[in-house]
Amino acid sequence: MLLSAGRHRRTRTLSIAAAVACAAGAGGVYLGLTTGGARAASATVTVSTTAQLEAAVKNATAGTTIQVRGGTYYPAATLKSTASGTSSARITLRAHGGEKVRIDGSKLPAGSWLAAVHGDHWTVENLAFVNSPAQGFVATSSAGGIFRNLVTADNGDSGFTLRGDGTTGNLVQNLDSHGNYDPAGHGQNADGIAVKFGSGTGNRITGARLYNNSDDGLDLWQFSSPVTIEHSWAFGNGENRWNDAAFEGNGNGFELGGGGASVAHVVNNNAAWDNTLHGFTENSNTGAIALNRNTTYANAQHGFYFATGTARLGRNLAVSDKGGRAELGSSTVSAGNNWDSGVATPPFRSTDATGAYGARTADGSLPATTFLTTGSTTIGSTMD
Ligand SMILES: [Ca+2]
Ligand SMILES: [Ca+2]
Repeated sequence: MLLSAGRHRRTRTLSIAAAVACAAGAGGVYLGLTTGGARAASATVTVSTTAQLEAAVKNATAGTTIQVRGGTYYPAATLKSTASGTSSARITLRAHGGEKVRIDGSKLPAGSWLAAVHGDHWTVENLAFVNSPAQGFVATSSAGGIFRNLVTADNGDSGFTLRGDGTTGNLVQNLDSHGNYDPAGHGQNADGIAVKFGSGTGNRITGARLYNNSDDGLDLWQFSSPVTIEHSWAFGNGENRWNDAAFEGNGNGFELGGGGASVAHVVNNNAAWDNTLHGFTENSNTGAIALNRNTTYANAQHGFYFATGTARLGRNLAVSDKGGRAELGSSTVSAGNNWDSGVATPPFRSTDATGAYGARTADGSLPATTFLTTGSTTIGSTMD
């Protein structure tokens, strides 16, 4: 491992003593010599106990890669870091190889978040964050994050959250967020993914499944910069699945604003079905939200509810939503949607949602399904 091209060049600057150490197989000595100077250190830490995981997150610095061995981990306190990586020396937290890792918050004190990053250039991937007494995973004022192939499930508040000013250039790819429910609020707060209370451009959510959460699938409440949402599904949100006699969950599939923000989010090629309110709604956001080629099916209220703002809706498909296909205000722009004059509604190949719950592909992409597909090249979600 010491003789890769890059490393070999560096050895030319080492002393004879160091070269002898290398030749003797003292790899640790070699690494110490080459990383002890001004150059940024890089280190891979492999952890297999909760204590090791807690220490590794706490001590992470730019260039650290934490590999978590398969198993279930029960942190006693929030896994928290304020460290930042850089674009060339990221901080990475991920499962080791293809191993299954569950980080379980059921032993945390009441009200604790399970994982909290307050820094830039983190990569977090192939991990499940479950059973937190409050939020599952939270990134606060983070820039350049890559959050990939994560599961956030059965937490006591929102599953996955981006928040704070300076939330810039983050990618959330292939998130499964489900079963999140806040008992303290009787379900009124726990969303699948929340991008709330903040600002910052360049944030993109793609490939998400957001389902069976007590409040909304996705919520952009008081986030004042445009967020891009694509190839994501929100379903079964807002239903009282917890026997909560005072249940207050809302149940929009995609709640695209609220709290006074006026912002033109970009919402393309998504689907929302079986939610207890609307499939897609501005939720008082008056910005020019762009929605293209989204599909709604069998939501309890409208497929698309944009009654007060300036949203622009094109080539969307709404079918069997109980409140109607779309409720649009006079300042919206609507063209080529199946509620517009002269636009046909292509039939679905399947309305059996079973396939949508199926296992993801090896790279974490959404499962292939014919559910809500039509084959149309002009209207509705492609469901992939
Ligand atoms: Ca709510
Ligand atoms: Ca919400």
